[in-house]
Amino acid sequence: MVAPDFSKSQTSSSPMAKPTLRHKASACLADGFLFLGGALVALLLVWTLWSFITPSINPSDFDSINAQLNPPSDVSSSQSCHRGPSLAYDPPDVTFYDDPKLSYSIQKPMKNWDEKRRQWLNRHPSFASGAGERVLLLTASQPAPCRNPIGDHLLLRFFKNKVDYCRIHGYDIFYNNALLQPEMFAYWAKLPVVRAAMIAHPEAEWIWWVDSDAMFTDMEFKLPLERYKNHNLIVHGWAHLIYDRKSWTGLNAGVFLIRNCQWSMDFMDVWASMGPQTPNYEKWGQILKSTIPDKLFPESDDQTGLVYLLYKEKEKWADKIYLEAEYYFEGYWEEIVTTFDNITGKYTEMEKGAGELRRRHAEKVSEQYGAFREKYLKDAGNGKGSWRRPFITHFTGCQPCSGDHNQMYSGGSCWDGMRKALNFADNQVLRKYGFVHPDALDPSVSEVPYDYPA
Ligand SMILES: *[C@@H]1O[C@H](CO)[C@@H](O)[C@H](O)[C@H]1NC(C)=O
Ligand SMILES: [Mn+2]
Repeated sequence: MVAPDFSKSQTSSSPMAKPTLRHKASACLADGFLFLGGALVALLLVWTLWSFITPSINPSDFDSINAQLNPPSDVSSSQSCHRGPSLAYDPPDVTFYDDPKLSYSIQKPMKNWDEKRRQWLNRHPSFASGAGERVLLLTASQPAPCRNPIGDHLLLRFFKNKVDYCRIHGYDIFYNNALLQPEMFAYWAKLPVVRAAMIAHPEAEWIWWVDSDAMFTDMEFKLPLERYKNHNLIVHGWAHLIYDRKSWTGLNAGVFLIRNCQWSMDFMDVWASMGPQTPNYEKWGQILKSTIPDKLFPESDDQTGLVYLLYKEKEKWADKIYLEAEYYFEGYWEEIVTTFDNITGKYTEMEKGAGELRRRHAEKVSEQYGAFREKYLKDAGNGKGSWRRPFITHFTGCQPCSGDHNQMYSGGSCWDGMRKALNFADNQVLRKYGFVHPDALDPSVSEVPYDYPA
């Protein structure tokens, strides 16, 4: 299979933002400023009047200020200026969805996907603006109940963690628990889901696969998408381990970011062709085992398959695959969970000297406080040995659902590690709701005292 050159179409301006839309948006912005200007004058007026009448404003007075700021006549004018995606608009124009031959199945090749996506966006202009940065988070677990008695509870908490992260950053999330291609079980099951999600979400530029046993442990950190503008697949990985050592742990396939484009469709066809749904599954097991010497088991698996494609077909794929090693794109839990206490200490210390980080705020504006924090994290480093919160902690080998954890570690260390990481992450969220888990392992909470300014 030939990898088409998408370096032009898929790098700088694939999101197809239309200049007309931008003009519309700035017109809205101008209206907003006019409105705000007027509102400010009104507010000042009310404020001045009030300060004459009463020495101070009590909370119920905000109602009357609100009425001044939002007179009924402004409601219609703000509605006429459209903002945000139109969720109820799907014109009758024919799109790829109307093609009876188009299949969501990973076993049917997709052609001209970039053009199809572009057309859909053209017909849904409210999604075109911001399309280049739009991310859909994808995760999944098995259709049946977990064998581990606490497995489903753990999966629920892992999922809650992802929902929290997505809500804070305005990402959509899809949780799948059906095997879309029944023969593609276990780690192979994600590929058919990613393929289907690409078609279901032409408005999203990126599909972000995050394993069910991985969780966000820095709720503020954002993917540096600008860094990936020339790439289509981003994985946590190390070139020397792949190309010099041919190691199956040269990357981790449990978390990846893949661009919603034809290159990715083609790449996934090749990747999936090593899977259990093909007659070549056994043969691929042998090829992978003989090429990648440290592979542990004889069956073909997605991670070794990805290492193999990078190693053997480097010239075909590698220039579009970004091996991210600068931060915990995902990180090994055993190396991470022991660092939480020190990191919590460092962050507490940091906040003592930074009132802006202690200020209460609405959860919706959390990203601003993440940006504030960056200047205090300049010396923190990233990844191993850093005191920055690790971005994603991956409980590889712990198998929360089946309970068949790797014999290298005790079930207790997995379970304690997960509880610790879940509280560590939840504290970053709960705080916006006024509460905190004071103890790293205990689910109980206490109220966060008011501590600003100081
Ligand atoms: C935590 O910090 C202390 C004091 O700086 C240090 O001695 C210890 O090694 C750190 N622990 C970890 C796990 O990094
Ligand atoms: Mn995993």
